[in-house]
Amino acid sequence: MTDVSRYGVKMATPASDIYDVLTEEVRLVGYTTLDAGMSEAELDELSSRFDDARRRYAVDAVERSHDLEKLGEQDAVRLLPLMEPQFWSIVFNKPLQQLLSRLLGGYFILNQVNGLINRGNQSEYHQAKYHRDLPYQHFTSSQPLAINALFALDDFSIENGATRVIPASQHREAFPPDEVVRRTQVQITVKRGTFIVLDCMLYHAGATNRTARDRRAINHVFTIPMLRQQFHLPSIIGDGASFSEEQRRILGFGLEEFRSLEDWLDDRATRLG
Ligand SMILES: O=C(O)CCC(=O)C(=O)O
Repeated sequence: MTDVSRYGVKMATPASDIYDVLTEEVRLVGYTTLDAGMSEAELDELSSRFDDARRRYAVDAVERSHDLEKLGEQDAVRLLPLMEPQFWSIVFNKPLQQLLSRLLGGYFILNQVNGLINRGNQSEYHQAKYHRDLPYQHFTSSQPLAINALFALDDFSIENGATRVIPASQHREAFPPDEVVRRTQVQITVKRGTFIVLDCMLYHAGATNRTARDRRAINHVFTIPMLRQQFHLPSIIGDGASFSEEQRRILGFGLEEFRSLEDWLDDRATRLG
């Protein structure tokens, strides 16, 4: 059954639930939005934990003699859930995981998770330049290889520099001419507690924040397991005993490269019993 009239159409993509709809939207135009289903109280709690983690991250950096400004790292809190474990609940958010499994199939891993700060009244924001999340790559793929779930911790508005996208640009190898960008770009305004879900090959960017308050977000890049993680999470997390088997798989456990032929053959022997 369809309400949309058409003619000459012999093939159509079916959608049996909202996740099928969102999946097709990402495949077609490269992005969609997804409500994480959190209460205002939960979001308030995350909001203050983010600020606390951000403060501790800056102090840790000084203690390690790193100048975040000099390194161009002042607007990011890398590996945010390691600073503040409550943020694992965003990584493993149920609606998000459901959508990812439709987009990336049964097996995908977390490549990176970073708190992002688009500062108020600041002309320079390092994510304000158009880019792909698989940078320097110029190919098209019939399936998404990587997805960025950008979680809005504050409302995203035109004024505070909401994310811009060039719709469907994941289907083209090259960056489009400036005039095409100007004509087609879309700025995605969302309420806090929403994921902006992007095909990582879609060209996108933040924008200048013209308000006095910071716009905070958390990016989560998930990829097929063939792609290397930004951080080798199994090494950083340790034994990962507090995570379920499924969560451990998403964190990249069990994907170690074989270091010798002996290791390969031992692994085969274990698998085949
Ligand atoms: O800050 C934004 O809205 C965009 C963030 C971004 O470009 C990214 O996560 O790759």
